[in-house]
Amino acid sequence: MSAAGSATTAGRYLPTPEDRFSFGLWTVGWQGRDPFGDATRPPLDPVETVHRLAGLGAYGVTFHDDDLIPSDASEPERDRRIARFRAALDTTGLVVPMATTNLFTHPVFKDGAFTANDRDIRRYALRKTIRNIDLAAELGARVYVAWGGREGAESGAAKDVRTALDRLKEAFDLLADYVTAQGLPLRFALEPKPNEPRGDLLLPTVGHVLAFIERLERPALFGVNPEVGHEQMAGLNITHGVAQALWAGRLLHIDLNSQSGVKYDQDLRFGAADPRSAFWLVDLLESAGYQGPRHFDFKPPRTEDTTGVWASAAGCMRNYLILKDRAAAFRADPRVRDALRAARLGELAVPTAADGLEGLLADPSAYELFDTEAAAERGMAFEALDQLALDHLLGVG
Ligand code: 3MF
Ligand code: MG
Ligand code: MG
Repeated sequence: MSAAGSATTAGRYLPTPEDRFSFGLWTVGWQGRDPFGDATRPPLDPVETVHRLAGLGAYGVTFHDDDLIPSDASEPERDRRIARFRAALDTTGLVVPMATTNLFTHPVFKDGAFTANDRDIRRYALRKTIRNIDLAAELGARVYVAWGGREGAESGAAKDVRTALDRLKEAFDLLADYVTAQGLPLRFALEPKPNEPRGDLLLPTVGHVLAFIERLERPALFGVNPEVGHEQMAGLNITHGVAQALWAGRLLHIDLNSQSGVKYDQDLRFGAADPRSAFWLVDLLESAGYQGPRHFDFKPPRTEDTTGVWASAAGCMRNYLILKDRAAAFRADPRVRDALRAARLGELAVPTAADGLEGLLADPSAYELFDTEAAAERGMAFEALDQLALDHLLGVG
């Protein structure tokens, strides 16, 4: 809305809180430490992040427990940090739509958390999560994200996957019991990822998460948090994954970023490497009426100084708004409407057998008289339709 609503070219694509953009503290706060090199940037104070994000037009900020409070902090230190953060939220009006747990950085989680072979580590992971659920609810979050972190394995015998899934179900059933017993207005969004940091992770894709949720005791409290790059790391189409999550009524949250193909988790700024895929994703989110946060889970590359970090964050939002504008223009173009008709999208929306099984079996035109040759000859006209999309994406629609 803000893009289209802005009259001047200079003022276009400037985000406002109505756009519902949010960022994790760990995203802009990433210091650039990677497996091959040390940090290239100083730590960022969460209070400064809140002020900067508000200044850029974001509406929300999210965090892992350890992003806000170091895991070894004393109780008074913990309270002091929470109070400072809360004060920054109050001053800026930024909200906390989501929070999550860090179950992967500390060495204790080297074999995972809810599915670690060591039982005492599994119990600790649950208590750590419950502690942060309380804080998330206090700060007004409605979604609690759970990314598995190190739930997985590098070798076959190291993890009995079926038993590990039993433990994962046990963990989420307990967490759902907890929020229900406490009357907390939180739902869980499980975040799939195929690999990294483990060789193979449990719940690798959106589809795996959707199937897993059906096995939980309180499925109504669960949904998916798909991440653009995670699906792409598995060679999958993120827009198709998100569409299936929407179809299942389980898109509770989304992690937006960018990835160029099947390789390490790049976490580039949204739209940077895959604008065509990002175009279709924005088109889907906007046309489906997705109401949740547009959350960026990206990493400003370690080449950037602090100025570059905020340029990268601003770029995520700008790209979303540009693509939203382009997608809206595509959908409004009368040539596109004609092309959609020629490609028979309307026909896909017609039930195949509203006449029922009996009607289908009694209909000779469905089989006995059906002219397969003539039907096979009909072109689908998808190329003309797709060229119109590309024209709009490239700004020449
Ligand atoms: C890892 C991720 C995570 C999750 C986060 C929960 C560190 O690839 O995407 O970010 O998103 O732990 O939201
Ligand atoms: Mg990620
Ligand atoms: Mg993520």
